[in-house]
Amino acid sequence: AADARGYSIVHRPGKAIVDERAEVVAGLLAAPARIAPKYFYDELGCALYGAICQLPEYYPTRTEIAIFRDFRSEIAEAVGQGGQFVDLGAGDCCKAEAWLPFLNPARYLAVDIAGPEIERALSRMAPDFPGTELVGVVTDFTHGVDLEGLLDEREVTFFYPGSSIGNFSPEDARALLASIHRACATRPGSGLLIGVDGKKEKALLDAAYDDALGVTASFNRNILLHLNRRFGFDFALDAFTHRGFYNETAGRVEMHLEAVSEQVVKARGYERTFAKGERIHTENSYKYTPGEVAALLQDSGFTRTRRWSSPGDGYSVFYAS
Ligand code: AVJ
Repeated sequence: AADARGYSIVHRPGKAIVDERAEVVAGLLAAPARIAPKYFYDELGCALYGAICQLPEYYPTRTEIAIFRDFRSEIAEAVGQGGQFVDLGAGDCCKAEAWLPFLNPARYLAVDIAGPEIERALSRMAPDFPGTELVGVVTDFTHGVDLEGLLDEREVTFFYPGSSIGNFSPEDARALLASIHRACATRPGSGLLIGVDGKKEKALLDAAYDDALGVTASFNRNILLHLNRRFGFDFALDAFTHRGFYNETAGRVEMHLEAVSEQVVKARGYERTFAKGERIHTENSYKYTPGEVAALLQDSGFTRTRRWSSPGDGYSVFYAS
């Protein structure tokens, strides 16, 4: 229940994660080495992501906001009033906040791995939404969404904006969407409102993930700062350079950190030499054509899909039920 602050916070351990540090060490021992993108979002990482969203090259956020604005009443009508609104990867909650006055949910669940970020957002929102129960769920949902005991029988709208679904492989995305569909199926009137970035010209995608100002490079390299502080690694920040590019064959943007010279990286129970030019894979951001999204939604159990898009279909918003 909400306390005097007007909101409450629940902490949930992620599914299938026994030991985060062991998971990170295993990724950094693998060939090629990898770090899961969820580690981008410490406090500085959240701020850098906010800055990315303001870059001239990074079009997804502002394109999606424009679609939401232009089709506000149509989308609101498709979604329906009241019930429960689940914001997956809520972050600063700004996108959901713009929807609440149009959807008037009885309960808003902000789900994110970044605890301080959603706590700050909910305390900001609390005075403006006295009629909505505000709940922050601090959890890692990369291995499944665990909302056990947090949803009642009322209809639920899942909100998954920003093309964050792109961080999952198509196979994992299907599994996540199927679990969302299962939660919808038992509650008539429920559905999923999701934003998905489209496949497009390589030059546009390359620029969006390797901007002239270097903010995306900082966002990428900050993951090392986070790992150093959180798990005791000794990554030299200036020894890894940002790579961000569209891999057309795979249909995804990839981000990597590339060693500028031979590097020995150590932590308790960990040591590895990275050769000059060797990369650590930090992110995939899959891009989907509208037809591919429709197929993903259908494979996940959704039977009705509506779509709103930007000119040229470069970005689309879907409501699936
Ligand atoms: C938050 C996962 C949607 O993939 O575009 C932005 C993260 N990475 N710039 C994306 C990101 C580099 C973003 N998502």
